[in-house]
Amino acid sequence: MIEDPKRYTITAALPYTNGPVHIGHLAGVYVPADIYARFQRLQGKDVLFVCGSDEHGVPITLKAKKEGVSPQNIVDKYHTMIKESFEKFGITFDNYSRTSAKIHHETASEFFQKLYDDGKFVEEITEQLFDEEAQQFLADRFVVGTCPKCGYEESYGDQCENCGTSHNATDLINPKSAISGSTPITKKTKHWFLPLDQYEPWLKEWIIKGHKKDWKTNVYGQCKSWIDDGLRPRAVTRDLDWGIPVPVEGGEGKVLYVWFDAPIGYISATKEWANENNKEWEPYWKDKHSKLLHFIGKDNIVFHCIIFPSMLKAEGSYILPDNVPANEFLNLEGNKISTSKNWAVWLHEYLVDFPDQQDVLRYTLTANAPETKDNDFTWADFQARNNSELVAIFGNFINRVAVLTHKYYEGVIPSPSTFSEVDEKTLDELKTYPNVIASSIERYRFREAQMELMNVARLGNKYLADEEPWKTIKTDEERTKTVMYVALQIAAALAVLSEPFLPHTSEKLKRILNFKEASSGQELSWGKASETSTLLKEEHRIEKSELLFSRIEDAQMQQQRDKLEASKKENEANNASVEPQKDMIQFDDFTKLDMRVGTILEAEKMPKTKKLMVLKVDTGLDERTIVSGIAESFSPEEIVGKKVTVLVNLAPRALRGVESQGMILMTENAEGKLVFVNPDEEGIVNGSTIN
Ligand code: B3M
Ligand code: ZN
Repeated sequence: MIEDPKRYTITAALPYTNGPVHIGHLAGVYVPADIYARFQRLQGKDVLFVCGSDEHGVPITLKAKKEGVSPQNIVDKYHTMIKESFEKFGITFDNYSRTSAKIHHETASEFFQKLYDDGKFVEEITEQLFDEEAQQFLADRFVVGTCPKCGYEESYGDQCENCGTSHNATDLINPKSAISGSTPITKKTKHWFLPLDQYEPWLKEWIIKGHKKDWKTNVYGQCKSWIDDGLRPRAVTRDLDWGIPVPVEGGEGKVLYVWFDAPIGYISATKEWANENNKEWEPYWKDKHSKLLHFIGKDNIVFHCIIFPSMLKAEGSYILPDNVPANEFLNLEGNKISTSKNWAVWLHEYLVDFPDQQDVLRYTLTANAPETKDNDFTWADFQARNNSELVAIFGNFINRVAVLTHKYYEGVIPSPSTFSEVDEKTLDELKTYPNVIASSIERYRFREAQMELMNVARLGNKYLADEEPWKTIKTDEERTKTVMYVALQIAAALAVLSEPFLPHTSEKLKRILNFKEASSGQELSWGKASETSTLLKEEHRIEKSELLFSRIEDAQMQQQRDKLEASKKENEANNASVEPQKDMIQFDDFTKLDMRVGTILEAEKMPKTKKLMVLKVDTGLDERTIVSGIAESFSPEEIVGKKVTVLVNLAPRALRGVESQGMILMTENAEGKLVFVNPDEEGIVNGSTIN
């Protein structure tokens, strides 16, 4: 661990721009990273906090395919959305860049070129998975199969989300194409590999024998197990058309592996920031007195602890991460958060539903942060954290202090007389908190740190409850002044110490306490709060109280739960009926179909069959017999007189001896019941096939 670093280079995982950001991302990565960055800034440290959109890779291409738009279209949409919601939420990146930026393409290309020139890659022609139907190589998320390590059946080609192992697509058992669903063949192709096996002794030295025991146990443990299992060369190029072109000879038609270019995004984001702010980027990445920290989720550990450090080591001029404080996962109401299943609380939607309540979410996510194990977010917990902690403890204390100061002293801080033993004890305890909280933050224990912050508010509440200034005001004015003076100091400490966790609240509180004026000539800082327990001077005037937090009602929570329930239903319906798209047809093929509107005149179940019904249909051309497999879904009575769509030029065929002279177009609803084609009918979802 670097002691007393000259500067901090803090990175937060670049979100894939295939969807918006949700609470799992926030709890795992962005909230802790922001607390840490804000905290170090408050210590007066030189901090650079960077992030950006990860715009390459298969997840983006898949999403684009699904929506029938270009990958560029997808990344533009989500980049803007993600960037804006981070800003509104109060994540204080110094730069939020994107990997489609020119500076990133250049930086990543140069990085690759340097390793290539220095002979750090192994060039090899190997067999890779290929989808014959889609005529495409299947890398990464384009292929799913059984994980060779843990047996999870939906592992991706490059990584298993269940056990975290990173592997090559050809290692998968029973691979299936995510594009066509077909079983891939193998086909020869050339790629460049980073020979991780050659870095194994060095990684052992650096992580295992080295000083990395101060890494979190989950992180250290994963690294150790991979290294112990033995590392193998990893391809850093792909046969895809979306990404950064491979800049060397023979690289035509190939792009860099997204996990090669994405971490370099941290470096490009730094360069971009330096250019815009007239600074130098290199000290943040090359001075060994800089502390490099990667905030990530557990599924990114291998990339940040093994692969990216090996790349940096191979390049030769970079520093390595001092720590990689990865978190476990956050679940939602008992289920795994899933972008594709829309099982998530989306940040941009939260900001609409709870405007000005950013800090409630920050608070809940930190209080329940998945630091050492997976945790669950529930709306019930969110409501309880707000109502019985933020409102009842923090808000209540501040409100009482501010209101009483105005009531008794017209907002002017009174002069204390002699401090009693309780006062001394309270002020002494108050002075310990800045260091207690700092020490937890320095060790990446944000839940613990925030709990200590709340203990400051608890200290204040208890002090007021015990000293009862509302009673002493009638009997002992001097005592009341002292009590209010002490209580105001606790409020001031809260204003300083809450900033990393509850920045919007801290800002309001500083406004109430009129910090701007109070700080002229002196600094109301974290350091100061650890030196003196009396930040506010007597005779300083405070402002009127504003409500820091407001109660959240049951109805609001129910709305959120209903929203989740609705997306669960919709998802079930989608899963039930959406089949992969069939092969393309030409317009001429389509015009061959002759479809007419008709009316069912008669209907009769065909004897001795379960499914078949014999219909007489008026097609406008004639009245004809059609045999249709709808008997399990309808009774004859309910369909006589119905208008339907009929394919009239389908060659006649005999079903159980009755000649059928056409076909009625049907689809299935969410319960699997056949229904006539009328897309407006309830329960018909997009993607239902008509046949
Ligand atoms: N885009 C992966 C993810 O969202 C990813 C992180 C890149 S960090 C360099 O899980
Ligand atoms: Zn696995």
